[in-house]
Amino acid sequence: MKPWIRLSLLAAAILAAACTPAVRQPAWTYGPPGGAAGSTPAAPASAAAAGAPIGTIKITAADLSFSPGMVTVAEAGTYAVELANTGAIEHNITFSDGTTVTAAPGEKASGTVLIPADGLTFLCSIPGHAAAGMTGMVSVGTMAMGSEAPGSSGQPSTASASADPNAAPYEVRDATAPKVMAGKVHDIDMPIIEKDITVATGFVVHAWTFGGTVPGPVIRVHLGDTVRVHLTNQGTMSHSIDFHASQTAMNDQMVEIPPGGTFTYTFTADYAGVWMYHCGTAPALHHIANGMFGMVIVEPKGGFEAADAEYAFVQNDWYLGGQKEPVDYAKAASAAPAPDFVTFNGIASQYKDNPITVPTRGRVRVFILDAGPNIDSSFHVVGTIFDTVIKEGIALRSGNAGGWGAQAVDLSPAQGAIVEFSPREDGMYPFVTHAFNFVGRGAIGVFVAGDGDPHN
Ligand SMILES: [Cu+2]
Repeated sequence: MKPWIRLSLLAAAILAAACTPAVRQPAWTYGPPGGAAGSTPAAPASAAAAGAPIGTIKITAADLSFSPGMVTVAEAGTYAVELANTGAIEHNITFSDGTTVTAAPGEKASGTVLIPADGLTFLCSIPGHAAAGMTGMVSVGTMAMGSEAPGSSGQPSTASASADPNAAPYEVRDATAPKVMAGKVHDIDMPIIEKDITVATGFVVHAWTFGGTVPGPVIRVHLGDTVRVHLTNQGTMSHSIDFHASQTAMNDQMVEIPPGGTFTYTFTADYAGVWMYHCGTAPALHHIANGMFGMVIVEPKGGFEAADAEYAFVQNDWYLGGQKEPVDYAKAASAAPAPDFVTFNGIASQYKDNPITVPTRGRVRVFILDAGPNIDSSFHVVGTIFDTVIKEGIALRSGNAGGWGAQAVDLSPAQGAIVEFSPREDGMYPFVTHAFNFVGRGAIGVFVAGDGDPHN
């Protein structure tokens, strides 16, 4: 039997993208069971799971998530396990007693497991999958079997509100960066809309938005273009806007727009970069924390070189109040802020649950902005090296004379960057903020290159 390889979350994640075929046995991130081998194939492995099943635990594995992630059964005992794999790659459910059920892509598999009174944790033991979020737990209690609970999908249950099983499912934000707008003068309508938005599975914020989404729309223009943003306040309180891509006196254009009011903010895109815009109405912290932010991309002189794929990610931190309420201002204003969720494009773990396909060996360009309001970003794509980083006007270029590269780009709130990389082989390339305390709170997504499997 091969020895256990105990790996940190990070090492496992890196292995997911970089391991050689020689390192393919399960990589536990929980305490390993007493000598049981997670590599056991589809049949149930636990000799203890012998009695007739008293119920069925149904788990769906998608690519890099389990649903539900938290399962509650009424009593301890033997249960049938049904694993449905709706993903494109193999997954397994490996319980902490060693019981393993493995399902090929698109297939179902079953087994049995003995759930003790104190429950069992489970994970997918394929290297990297647990690190990317394929973990969960069966606990024994009084809730209905299979019910969703706070903390499902690997998210911690730190929110003030409990997860609402009846909350609307979140709407995945298309991360594709928009094309640069044609022409030299742009008129952009941007209504200010206050609305309920699901920001993580089971959690709804009464957000204040530009254009009805968090973040607001990505605006991409050429250097020197004129931008006229027509704002109509459809909300219930005053709002305003501050474009960091502009140069204007605060008391000229960053004016209060009362409910029902309109204002046109006009600027010329004098400098290239990735810029923040946000509401500046006092307390600006509350307005930003409640969703009023977005990205402007100003192309450099001559435009960007062609890329095979371009994505735009805005990182933000959520401080939840109650369900369908604005965020908790006191939590957001703490000197030691502890966000409930940290996201890419407003929704916790949305690109872990819905991975983004990128071309193997293609050039991938990411526009990344840290909107905060409080938490820094250390944007990293596991298994890649950035050969190009343009952060706040400072450039690392591909093909530079010294052979320099970069592993992560550090962004404080209101800083932006452009990074470029090329996946070397088919496989999984998770992207995170490398402040790993926030990865479990939603600051993770996955790029899938090619068919996602480096070994075929
Ligand atoms: Cu506002």
